[in-house]
Amino acid sequence: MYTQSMDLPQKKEQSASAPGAPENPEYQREFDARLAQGEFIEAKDWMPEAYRKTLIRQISQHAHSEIVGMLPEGNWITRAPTLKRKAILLAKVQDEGGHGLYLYSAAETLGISRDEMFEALHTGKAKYSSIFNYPTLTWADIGVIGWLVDGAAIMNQIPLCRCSYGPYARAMVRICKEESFHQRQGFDLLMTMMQGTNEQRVMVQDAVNRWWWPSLMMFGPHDSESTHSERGKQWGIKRISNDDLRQKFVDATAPQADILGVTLPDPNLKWNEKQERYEFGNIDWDEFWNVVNGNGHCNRERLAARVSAWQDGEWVREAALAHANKRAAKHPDGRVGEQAAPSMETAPMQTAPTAGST
Ligand code: FAQ
Repeated sequence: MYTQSMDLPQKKEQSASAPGAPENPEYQREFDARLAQGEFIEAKDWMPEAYRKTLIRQISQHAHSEIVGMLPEGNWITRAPTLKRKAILLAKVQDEGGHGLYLYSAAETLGISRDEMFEALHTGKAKYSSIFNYPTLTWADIGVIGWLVDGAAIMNQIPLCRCSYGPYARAMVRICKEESFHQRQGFDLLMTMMQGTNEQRVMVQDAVNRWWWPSLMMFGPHDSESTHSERGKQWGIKRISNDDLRQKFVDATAPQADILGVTLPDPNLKWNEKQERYEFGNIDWDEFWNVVNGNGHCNRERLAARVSAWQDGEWVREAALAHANKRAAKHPDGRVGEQAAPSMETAPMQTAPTAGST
């Protein structure tokens, strides 16, 4: 199965890098020096427990966001207006699932199991991004998610490619490349609608009105309220603060709104010539915390969908385990021998080319 946890040092050996290993001033100095030199920390390196816990928290929340994030868009796969848009949306939603898998694997290298992470998600203990608790009411929402939500995600995730923890940083490189395609397909979808009928333009503006503020909330609370920022920066996990990233996002997005011909729903949004940045209005933090604390439009629905997917998949996990046990019994030395080439019946199905489809 998809896991890297087999590489973890055995707890019994109480190796210096094992989760829960005692703090050690000499190792700590070495760790600090490596961070100062901009070196990556790898899974088997010694690390302070608080660094390990922070990474587990952030990476697992990030993984949960990716898989919960499949739900609002997945809702529209059956209703995509053309074959081309359906193929794009299918690919995008699958990408988000893939991102979740890379990130769960990265978190596993820190000594937490996937079952523990799922348990935390399903019981409501773990957080995931506030943005995915808003409903997707029209097809224009799909374009706006690509443009604004993926746009905000990229802005936040590019600096994570330089995060001090190697497995997380490397996962982010690939994720950012894919997110960039997601953002562009969203913009392209909206541009097509804006060149369509008046009804379509109204639909796009309505979607922008509903998603703009929640997209700004994705960057987290103001720096002054952000509990993890200071340590995150010291540890090279967070390279740019919540507020600075939010500002960069507004500065990059406001001119794109002009190109699209939509109005961002903020009467205080204006270019400050002197500071060379956009000024913008106040975020409704009560709404943000309400959603983070489980009381948004779709929190319950999203969690219920994840729990039922987990329950429905139980037979698959059981079958996979039974198969693995059977193979292990057959090959106790761990060698599984040559595998036969897949027959036509069992070969993975090729996806039909989509180029030229309408
Ligand atoms: N939603 O001290 P800070 C995507 C919590 S992926 C919910 O500032 P930190 C792809 C925070 O956890 C989107 N909770 O925290 C896609 C903490 O609570 P805790 C996800 C939030 O970690 C696109 C408390 O508030 N991206 O969109 C949020 O330093 C389209 C205090 O906050 C990532 O996860 C929020 N928005 O900074 C998929 C990127 N903001 O844990 C499908 C990696 C804050 O103490 C479709 N994560 N909180 O209980 C990060 O960069 C950081 O974790 C931040 C928060 C910036 C999200």
